[in-house]
Amino acid sequence: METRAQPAGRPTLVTRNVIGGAPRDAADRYERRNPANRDDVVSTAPLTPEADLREACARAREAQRSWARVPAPQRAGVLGRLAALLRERKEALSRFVAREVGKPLREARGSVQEAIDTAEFFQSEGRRLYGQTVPSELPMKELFTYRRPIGVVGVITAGNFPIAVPSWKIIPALLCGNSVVWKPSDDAPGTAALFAELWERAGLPAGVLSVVHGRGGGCAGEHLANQADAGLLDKISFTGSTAVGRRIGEICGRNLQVPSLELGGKNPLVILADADLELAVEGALWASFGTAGQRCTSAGNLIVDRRVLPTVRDLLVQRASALVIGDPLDEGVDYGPMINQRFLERWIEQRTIGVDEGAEPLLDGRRIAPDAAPAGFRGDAARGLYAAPRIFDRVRMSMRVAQEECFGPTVNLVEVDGLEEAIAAANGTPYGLSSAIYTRDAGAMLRFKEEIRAGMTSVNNSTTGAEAHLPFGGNGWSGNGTRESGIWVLDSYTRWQAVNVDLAGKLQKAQIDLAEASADGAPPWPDLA
Ligand code: UN1
Repeated sequence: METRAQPAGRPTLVTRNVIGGAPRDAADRYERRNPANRDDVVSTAPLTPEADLREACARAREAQRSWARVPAPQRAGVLGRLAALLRERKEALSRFVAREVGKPLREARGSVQEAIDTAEFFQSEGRRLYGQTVPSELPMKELFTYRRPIGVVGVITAGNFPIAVPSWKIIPALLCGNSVVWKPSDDAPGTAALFAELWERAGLPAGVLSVVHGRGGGCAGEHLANQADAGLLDKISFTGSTAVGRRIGEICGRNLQVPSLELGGKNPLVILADADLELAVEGALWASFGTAGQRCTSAGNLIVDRRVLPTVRDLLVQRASALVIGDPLDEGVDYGPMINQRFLERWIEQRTIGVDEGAEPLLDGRRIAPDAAPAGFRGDAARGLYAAPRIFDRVRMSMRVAQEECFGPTVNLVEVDGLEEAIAAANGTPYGLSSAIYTRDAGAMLRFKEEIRAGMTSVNNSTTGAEAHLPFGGNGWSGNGTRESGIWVLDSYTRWQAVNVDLAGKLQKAQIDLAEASADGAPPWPDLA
């Protein structure tokens, strides 16, 4: 892989597209800068023109045919080698992820581990990938089901989990015998190039995974989605905003394809009056401010019973004020910078919206400036995109700040009276990704699990931190009901084939050539003619 020295600091990774197994540059390129230090060019990448995207999809079609013929346990062998390579390079990759997207090193290690877990899970799945044997209603006839690959899958991913989330899609898609054209986030082209390189070293045949860099709207991301209209893609798997997810859903819908859409969230975390408040506040703090609030599973609304709200409020403000913000490579920080300028601006704008609506900022939550850094700040405020924690009090569910997703270190306190109101508030947004409840009451746990509309629910744990082998995904504006991870994702990357084998040597007609059941001894049926 090519690198370029910088006058000061670490080298820049110069990435290329990988199309049909060969590196490819483009006339236009862009730079990705370290969000903790805008002087550091972490990587550069091509801005892929549409013609190259089309070619990538066409080449992926050719590669898919032979890849699907490789027995599944052998395809899974590539995943075993990938897991081993990721493990060997976990520290170096984690450091690069921290530098490229600003994730604290501890979390960056966790996100690389999530990809390792996923590769290991699906390595073993390659020896199952079960179909069924089904009894036939006719003699000398056998029925079977098989999982078959879908074809060419377009994968479009976000920058906040630049290895983990792509691995949730690419690993099962390839295991199932599909080929993939991947448009990684323009916030993480270097991480994507390193991940793609490991696939190659793991022995994935050329052309089965293509990587095409660039921006989203009007650029490579949009061009890739449009290939479904051109008949060059059979499926799209997307993680990102609800607005873009809708557009992708429309393209897929008119082509009668089912996309996998993992979209936004406005995740509720409920604290009931009987909860262990220390534990609840620790969970709320991690859910709201971990990763600087830039997870689709981050908590947006803390829905707190009025009896314990004063205690929760005090504890939360006290703990959030003590959070250490700074350089993600510093092992001691709680959170690092915002991933990009756009997220930072949206988060700043959301403060004005909240204040105008009457929300009361208990912690003000502004961009950290060199002359006004919070105590204990450990970054370079002049060069980094840092944000101080924001807590809004007196938020009602009807307010925009309670309804709209905001990627950033911000959380709302919503007062409720008892379980009924808590569940109503938790279900009171159009989203439905993750959710959490803190209580010691088994009955309340059960009611919450049954009535919450979210796809994922934690009891006495935070809204984030889903494990790699449970179904991940949401309802409503959070997705179209497809799930990633574990055995459930196999349904997203395969189609069921039903096969019947007739050994009777004569035509047998289903539903017709059946022996009549005897009705001996039954009373006569009335003549209705
Ligand atoms: C995301 O933010 O897109 O559950 C994924 C979690 C992580 C994945 C988040 N395992 O918070």
